[in-house]
Amino acid sequence: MSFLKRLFSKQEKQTLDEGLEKSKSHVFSKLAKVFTGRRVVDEALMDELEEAFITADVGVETTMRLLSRLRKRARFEAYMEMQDLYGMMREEMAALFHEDNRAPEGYSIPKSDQPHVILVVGVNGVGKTTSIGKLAHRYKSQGHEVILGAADTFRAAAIDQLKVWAERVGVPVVAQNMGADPASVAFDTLQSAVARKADVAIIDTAGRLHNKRGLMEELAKVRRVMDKVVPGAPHEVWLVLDGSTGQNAVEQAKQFLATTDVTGLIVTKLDGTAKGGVVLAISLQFNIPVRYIGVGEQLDNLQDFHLDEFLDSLLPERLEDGLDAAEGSAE
Ligand SMILES: Nc1nc2c(ncn2[C@@H]2O[C@H](COP(=O)(O)OP(=O)(O)OP(=O)(O)O)[C@@H](O)[C@H]2O)c(=O)[nH]1
Ligand SMILES: [Mg+2]
Repeated sequence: MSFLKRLFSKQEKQTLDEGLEKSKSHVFSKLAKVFTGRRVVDEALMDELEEAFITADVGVETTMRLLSRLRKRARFEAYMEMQDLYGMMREEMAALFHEDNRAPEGYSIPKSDQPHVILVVGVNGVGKTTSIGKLAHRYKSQGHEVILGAADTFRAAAIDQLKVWAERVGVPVVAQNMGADPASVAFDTLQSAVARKADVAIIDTAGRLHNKRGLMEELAKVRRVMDKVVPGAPHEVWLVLDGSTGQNAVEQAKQFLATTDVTGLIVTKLDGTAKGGVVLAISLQFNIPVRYIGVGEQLDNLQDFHLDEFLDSLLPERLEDGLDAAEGSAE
């Protein structure tokens, strides 16, 4: 790895560590309490672990799956140090993620689609427009021609907000007036993308409508129209979830997934929340890769989701290290 790349990833890891600090103390402190002073792995310990996971925003279903795997593995180990069990637990947590999340490289724009079309969906306020600004910045700095589409026509401010991001990043944006048909904006955007030979088109959508049914029907229409301009589009549909809402984010994901095909997740606002454990819940329950995580409001605060780094930031590799740090900060 080049010096610059190393330096950069070190900075990214630091931002991640800082962002997940509250989640770390929330999740780890609960788990650590279970391990402290224990010598044998027994059912009582497993029960306590179960409870700790549930209260750490990992969610009931995910906890059940996790614990059943852990119980099976632990049963065959007669003598086990607490660190061994802890290590197993971390491994099982990692195994909850979609296999794409085990790849060392983050998402990259395939060259085969011209343009590669990404539709961004999610309920209001979760960070769709902000994430699109960050994505445009990222893909542009990777040398891609990017174009944005303002298909959230529900509010005038939504269109303006995307325009501000486009200007900041220096990419074109296709927009119509407030109240225009979102499918028509999507159509225009893709036509323009084709004409300009853009590599990537990212489409913003509304998070709120008069009712949920309308929202889902509208998304379906947007998709149909896209496919007419660029066969196969949208190539990706990314659902944005606000990580700081904990189990609510899980509920939102359930509702979207019931009606829309989603190929990836962006979990935002992981900075400053203690609910980062929810990423585990979401990943396992839906078996969809986490593409990016939002760890702040700045342009570069969207990170590739690296499973190992994420787990490292949430739970120290060695139980003792975490316990020492926890004691140190308590003094
Ligand atoms: N701290 C933090 N704030 C974020 C992050 N991502 C987005 N935000 C903030 O969340 C708020 C809502 O973001 P938007 O991008 O407008 O959300 P949206 O999903 O487009 O919302 P609607 O257009 O109303 O549906 C803004 O104040 C953003 O700055 C993040 O990763 N961390
Ligand atoms: Mg928006």
